[in-house]
Amino acid sequence: MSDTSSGSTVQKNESFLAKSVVGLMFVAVSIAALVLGVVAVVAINNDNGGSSTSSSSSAAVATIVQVRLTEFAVTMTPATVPPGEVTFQVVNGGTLEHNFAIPTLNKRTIMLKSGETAELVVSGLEVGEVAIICEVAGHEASGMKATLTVAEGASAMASTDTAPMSAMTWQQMDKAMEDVAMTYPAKTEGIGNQELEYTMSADGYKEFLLTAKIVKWEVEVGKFVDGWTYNGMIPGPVIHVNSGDKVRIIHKNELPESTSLHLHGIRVPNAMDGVDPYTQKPIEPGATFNYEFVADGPAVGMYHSHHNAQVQIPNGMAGAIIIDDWKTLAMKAASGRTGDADGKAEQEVVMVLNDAGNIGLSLNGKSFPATTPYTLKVGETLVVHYYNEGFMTHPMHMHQPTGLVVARDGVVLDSPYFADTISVAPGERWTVVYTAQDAGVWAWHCHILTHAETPQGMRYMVTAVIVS
Ligand SMILES: [Cu+2]
Repeated sequence: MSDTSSGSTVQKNESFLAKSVVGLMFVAVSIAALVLGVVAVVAINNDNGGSSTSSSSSAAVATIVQVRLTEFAVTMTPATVPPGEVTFQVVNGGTLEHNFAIPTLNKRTIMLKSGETAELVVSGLEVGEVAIICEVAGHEASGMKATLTVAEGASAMASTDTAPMSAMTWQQMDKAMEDVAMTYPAKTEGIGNQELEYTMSADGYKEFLLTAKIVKWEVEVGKFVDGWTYNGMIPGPVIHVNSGDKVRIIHKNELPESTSLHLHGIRVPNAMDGVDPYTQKPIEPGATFNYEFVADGPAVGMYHSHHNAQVQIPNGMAGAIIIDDWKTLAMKAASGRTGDADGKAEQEVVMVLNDAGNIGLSLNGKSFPATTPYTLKVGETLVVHYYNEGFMTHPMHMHQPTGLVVARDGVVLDSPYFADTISVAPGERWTVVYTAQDAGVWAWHCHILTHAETPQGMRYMVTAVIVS
């Protein structure tokens, strides 16, 4: 049901995509340049060490180390320097606040917000190894640590073409952005939202097998994390049923800890609500629990963990359960207002938003440029169900056409309305009808800019609709 564009479709659009992406990049460059322009560059010397002068010969050559902070890593270029004075040019390329600290020397930058930069000058570095960390609680343990090696004879690999107060020149920025954009859609292992098949039981239930387990999940090219999944995919498989169906979800727990399954936005008997320890005992590792109910739609429901959920859900344990035919329901609610050519929706898309845990900022478990593009012809319609399984509200914006909001949380609105940016709060589902009006590659992204852009190019909650 989610669009899994065939390789040939994507191939056909590549040159077109390339041109359009270049256009998008002008916007990206402008925004990023603006950010860099207004962010104060801060140099901190928080003890006397920073102001001491050195007469050693190595001090005559400025050693510059470019530092990039992300969730959760500290990368330094170069990571080996000669003794003496070093200038660290630090950029926070992540989404959370971070700093750059050398605890043994009592040296640190201030806390940097996403996209902010700072310089830290450290003099008198001696041969040996220097431990670098981010001092935000928990970030070092999550991987934000690095080692700077100070060695005689190491070259002071200062980038001579780098402006002293910026971590990147504008040319480097343009190049980085283009390099990223041109790989879209980048191929990664694993795809979520696959339709879950059922088997009919002897007692007349549609039986769905849902197994919780941890797999290596590729969020972006080469970045594998521990994905806490249903059936090995993020988001979990889509369950489609009709009103009146007797439904049995056989939930097996192969996690190293207990879990339970809550059917959010779906009418079920209290004992099937998945809220342990009230409505059931936790499903312990190795155990299975059957969730049974009669489907009472229409509904746009989410299923997710309700046990240690602040960890299990953002790590991947969430999926869609949809009751009845929402292509038809949505088009009926739209009643021709979007200009669809034939009154029928061509695609129904589940788009799960996430911003936390092992998966982080993502659309359907993937970060741009590994997100899935969607293809439409002019006059064709895509019905999307936005699901927010994260911790923050995400204003989702498609660059044309304007969406017609037809349902909230699976309830069709009395008065559907147009909106080009739809704020989706945690737990909410919004159903929106988009009919393609003009050919082109139209970006589709969260409009919190740090959820979509970095100085190195577009990232995280970005994808595109390719209209021909
Ligand atoms: Cu966002």
